[in-house]
Amino acid sequence: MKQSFSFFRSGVFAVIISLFMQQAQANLADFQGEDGYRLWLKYELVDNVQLRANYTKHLSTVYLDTSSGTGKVIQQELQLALPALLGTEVRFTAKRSQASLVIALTPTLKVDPLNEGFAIKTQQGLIRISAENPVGLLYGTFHLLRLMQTEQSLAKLDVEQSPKIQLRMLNHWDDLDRHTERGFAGESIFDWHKLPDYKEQRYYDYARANASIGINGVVPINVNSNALILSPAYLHKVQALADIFRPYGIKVYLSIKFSSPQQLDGLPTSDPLDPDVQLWWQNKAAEIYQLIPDFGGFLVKANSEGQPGPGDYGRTHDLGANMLAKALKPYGGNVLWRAFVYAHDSEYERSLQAYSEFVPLDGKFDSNVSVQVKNGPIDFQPREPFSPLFGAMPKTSLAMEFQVTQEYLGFSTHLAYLGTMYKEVLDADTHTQDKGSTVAKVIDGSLSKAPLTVMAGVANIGTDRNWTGHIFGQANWYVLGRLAWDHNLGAEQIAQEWVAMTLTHDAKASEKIVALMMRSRENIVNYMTPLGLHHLMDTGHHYGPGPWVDNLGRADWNPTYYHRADENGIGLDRTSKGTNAVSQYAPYWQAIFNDPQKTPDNLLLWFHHLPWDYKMRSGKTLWLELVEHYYSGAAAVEAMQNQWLALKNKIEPNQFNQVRMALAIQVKEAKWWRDACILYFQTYSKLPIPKGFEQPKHSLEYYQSLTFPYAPGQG
Ligand code: BDP
Repeated sequence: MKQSFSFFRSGVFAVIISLFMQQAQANLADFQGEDGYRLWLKYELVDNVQLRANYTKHLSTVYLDTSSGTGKVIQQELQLALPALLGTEVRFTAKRSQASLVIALTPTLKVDPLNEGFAIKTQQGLIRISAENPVGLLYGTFHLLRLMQTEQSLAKLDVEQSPKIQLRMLNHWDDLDRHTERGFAGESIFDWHKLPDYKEQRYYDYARANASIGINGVVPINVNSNALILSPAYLHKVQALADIFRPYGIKVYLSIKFSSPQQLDGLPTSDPLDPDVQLWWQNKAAEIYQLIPDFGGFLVKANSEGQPGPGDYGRTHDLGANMLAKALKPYGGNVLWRAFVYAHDSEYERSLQAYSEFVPLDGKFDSNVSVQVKNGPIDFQPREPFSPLFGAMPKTSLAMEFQVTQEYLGFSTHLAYLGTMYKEVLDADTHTQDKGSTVAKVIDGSLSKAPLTVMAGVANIGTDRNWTGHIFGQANWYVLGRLAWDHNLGAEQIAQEWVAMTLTHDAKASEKIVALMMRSRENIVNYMTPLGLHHLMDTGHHYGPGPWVDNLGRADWNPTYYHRADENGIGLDRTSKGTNAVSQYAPYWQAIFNDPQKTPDNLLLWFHHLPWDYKMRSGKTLWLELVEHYYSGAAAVEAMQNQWLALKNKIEPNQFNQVRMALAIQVKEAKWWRDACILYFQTYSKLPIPKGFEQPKHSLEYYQSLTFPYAPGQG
């Protein structure tokens, strides 16, 4: 007692307490300011005083027709945004003649055939947003708000816009128990247990964010679906979501289980040619549309990774898709039929499989079916060539499926701006028609006149306070929507918008952040899968490197299948002398991909197996270049970390520190990838890591011994 009394009175105690307080204060300060919840809709006071005064002049009195649900959400958005941006209240007036901002339907506008477009014009100081449909007015309003958030003049607006793609979708891989397959940002935002009665604020904010970037369709449930979603109880829950999303122009679609007739109602089969099965789907469609008159349709993963499908009855994909399409057709619904399939037998090398199953079916799909194709021929790897399906099915609507969630790009702790990757794919020229037959033109229907055009992203959204786990993950949600709206926009321009709206208006800081974003995906390619390598991740959870894995159930699940490293060299020979995957591309590309001298370095080992001492364009050996790529990737992350730390006072503490902590993880994990991969490949190349490169901290056995039973997002 006596002892502790003296201790409490001692200076030591005071010092400890004061250190503790400082520490506690420092930590609390780290979490002040924006936490990321508001995404790019922060609506902060416009700090340029003159600009603010101009905006205020234009926007002080608003005329808006609030008779529709969408009109009401526009009003709510303006009530939230304008006072915050302008620092002053705005007045809504019922008299058009008194308004300085007029937001009104113009039935004869004809800016686009989809009726989602808008026009914004400034005339004699008056700003007029017009559209043929309320949702166009909503998009126009968000456009105007974006102009203000990015500090642009409103003095001479003359904007006309309409989306290039009809269905601009988010696909959530969320299960009914809220687990999110390949989700790294907490649980699913959809709380099925509490629906339909409990309607969280998050659903509304999610809808606002989507509408602000033009997303007009969401699939709230995993492609590895659950038949229960079509049961009456769950359809009522879906109805509640659809009712919330409707005023924001967002339709709900559902991933369905092809075996639902058997699972839900005990039918003896789910054969698409069985009349009872067809009737079951027709009745189900009627039941759904009774509850949700604007229901979007079905997303289907069939005969892939164990999912049921028409193949179970010896039927082809078109027969399954068309059966569903016919059930939805009377109500205007669509079928999104995924091309991500594994063939029953492994006769085909993995990258050949989707093409070999689908191309023979070109022209056989109903007009309300789109075949949804992943961007590359394998599976969302850090870099893949574009899928050869694009351009090869001119009589079929083909949808683009990008992955926004970073399953293969470092989960939610690696900073990877995917705008550059999406653009790389969209701008790729398939050369299947005249020059300029880009992937973008395939999916927007301009090459083939496809009746249905779709771009979908596998969502990276969860219950994390900042929605996406990583603050920069928000940029990937943002860019997906913006490119689906207009794929001609540049990745850099979109990054600039996002930075201004989300992080800072400081011109120098913004320039640095955008530059860092633009390089970020390539950094990851370099420290994970450089020079066309792919599928090197560890099994199941896909967290971290596992190039050595060679013992899985199917040969094409193993990383060794893809890199083929041996004493003679590395890479998968997909030329006409190898698996002949090149034959699925247009002759222009065949000539390039068949020849290692012509194949771009960044796809070299995708198409070729080359000796370790192969002489690269740079004059260096393949081994040395491989090592350099791995090291440059990891070094670039350290540089990115330093660049970020230098921005400390330019970014709100909470956002700044979230990114700071994630970057510290990324630095460690980039080195982990680098060292594990190089040590493993070295067992074949038998070549040293040249002097001057930091030597790996651990042995290969150490990296091979690491296990992660609780890594998030497992399938
Ligand atoms: C793979 C994922 C798996 C998905 C599958 C798909 O690992 O979880 O179910 O894609 O797209 O990349 O269906």
